[in-house]
Amino acid sequence: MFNKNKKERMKKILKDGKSLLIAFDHAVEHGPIAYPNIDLHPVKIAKIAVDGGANGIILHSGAARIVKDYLPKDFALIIKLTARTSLVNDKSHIQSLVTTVDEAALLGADAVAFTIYLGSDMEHHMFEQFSQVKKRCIELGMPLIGFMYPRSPKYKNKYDAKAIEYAARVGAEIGCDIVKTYYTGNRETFTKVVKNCFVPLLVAGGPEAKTKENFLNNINNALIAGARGFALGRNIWAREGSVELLKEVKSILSRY
Ligand code: FBP
Repeated sequence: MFNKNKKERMKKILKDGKSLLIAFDHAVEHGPIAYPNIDLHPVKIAKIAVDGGANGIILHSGAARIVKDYLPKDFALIIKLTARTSLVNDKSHIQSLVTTVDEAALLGADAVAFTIYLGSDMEHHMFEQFSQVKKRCIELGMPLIGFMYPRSPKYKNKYDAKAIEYAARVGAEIGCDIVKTYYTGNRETFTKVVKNCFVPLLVAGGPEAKTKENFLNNINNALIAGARGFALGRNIWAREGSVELLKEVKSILSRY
């Protein structure tokens, strides 16, 4: 398991160069209280991912332990190494290590994910932890996915296109194999984000879009801009008809 080749792992995550992942770290980041009407059992979410045709899922280690035996062989398991809850002060933008790369490898991970809030007062701390994680990823041939999210007082909000463009570029520069970031909200600005990020770029789904059509429109535009795929959470598993919707996203992705 420890010698699994990095190339092989990358191919499992980026199938034919594209990726459709389900993100499910929300029960930590936002808490189950944020989704009172949704069954948040990890196996249930994993089933949506598999049935809807995703090629992988991002989970914390405890949830991964519960679902790993239900996942098909060619389905990628990505373990989130860092965490923060919404129980802390809103201004404390930091994620800390809650899992090691070694534990992720033991759980059969095909990649690990690490969040950095670029521009936060705690940026330096996350950078230091990132360098330790990256070292171990290199030793174990483990792909490293950076969730590059701006939290800069210099920009109006975390969806500012320039801040996202900067954050994604930093992810590529510091050695992430894949970068995931927010969609900027329009094709023109997102084209710049992709152009400036020289590693494959995946897009987060973000908070539930007003309508399914709005959501699918963003999916389409992100792909026209050059995104290599998605890591979707709330816009899939928090919506009615999750499996069907995921299939629609997959069908759009297959056209690019
Ligand atoms: P979503 O598709 O629900 O946005 O999930 C992607 C994700 O990166 C999650 O992994 C994470 O919990 C969430 O977004 C963080 O979003 P925010 O920064 O808006 O809290």
